[in-house]
Amino acid sequence: MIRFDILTLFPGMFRSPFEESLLRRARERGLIEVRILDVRDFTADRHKVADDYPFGGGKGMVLKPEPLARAIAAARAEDPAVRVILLSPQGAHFDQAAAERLAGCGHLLLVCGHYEGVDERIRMHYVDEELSIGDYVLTGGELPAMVVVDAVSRLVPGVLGCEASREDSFTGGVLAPPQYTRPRMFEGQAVPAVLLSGNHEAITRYRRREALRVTWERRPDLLGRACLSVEDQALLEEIRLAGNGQGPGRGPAADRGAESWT
Ligand code: 9D3
Repeated sequence: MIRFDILTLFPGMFRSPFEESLLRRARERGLIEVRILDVRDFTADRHKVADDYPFGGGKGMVLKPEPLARAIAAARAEDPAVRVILLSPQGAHFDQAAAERLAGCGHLLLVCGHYEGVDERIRMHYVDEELSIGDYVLTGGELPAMVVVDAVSRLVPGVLGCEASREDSFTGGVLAPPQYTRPRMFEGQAVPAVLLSGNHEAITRYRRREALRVTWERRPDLLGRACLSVEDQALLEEIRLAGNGQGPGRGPAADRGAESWT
């Protein structure tokens, strides 16, 4: 069980993502708990003002410190072990390793910045960790908070049903091999014969080779950090030799010659 509290100016943005699909089922089964906290509920003035103009001038608005401080202090008073995470473009990049680390925390408070961000004194004195989901500009931390909840939740035992999360795309540091389903023949393109062979050893080897090939072609940067066995290194050597001149850069529709693999 992991608990997510989300502090936001826009609680309505979180309605559907957590009330559909896998995350809804995880909540219903008590595997995750998600609470949406409205920053305005922690304001003390009649008009519930949560943001203000930046000192020194500049465009946009900044989230005022007092409501955020009150909300964070209340969460810490209730649970001193809560981990307070600010979503902001200045944060460290959220990746699978960060998701795995956060899955080990029992309780996260995700603070969503908006407009031009939050008052620096909150970042300095109330926040444990600052995360960004990548180098592109969004309108706020709400979608990033949902990304964090999604990536962390699927690592909680039982959320996926089967324990698929162990052996997926990023664990082990390589991409997933191509997948096929029925029909066997689609627009003249056959499913690789080895996948229909029933030879599980051959299938496992084929998939590992394809995973390594796809990673080598599209994300060679990942191979430097991946955990590779001696067999993996031999497969990669084969791929490098076979892939002369057709390595990184082939488009998704290009013929990959997978049928010859048995
Ligand atoms: C003018 C400087 N901008 C920083 C690039 C200001 C700014 C832009 C957008 C401040 C906040 C935002 C809103 N974005 C987030 O709060 C945010 C975010 C993002 O924009 N990209 C990737 N990850 C994240 S996490 C939070």
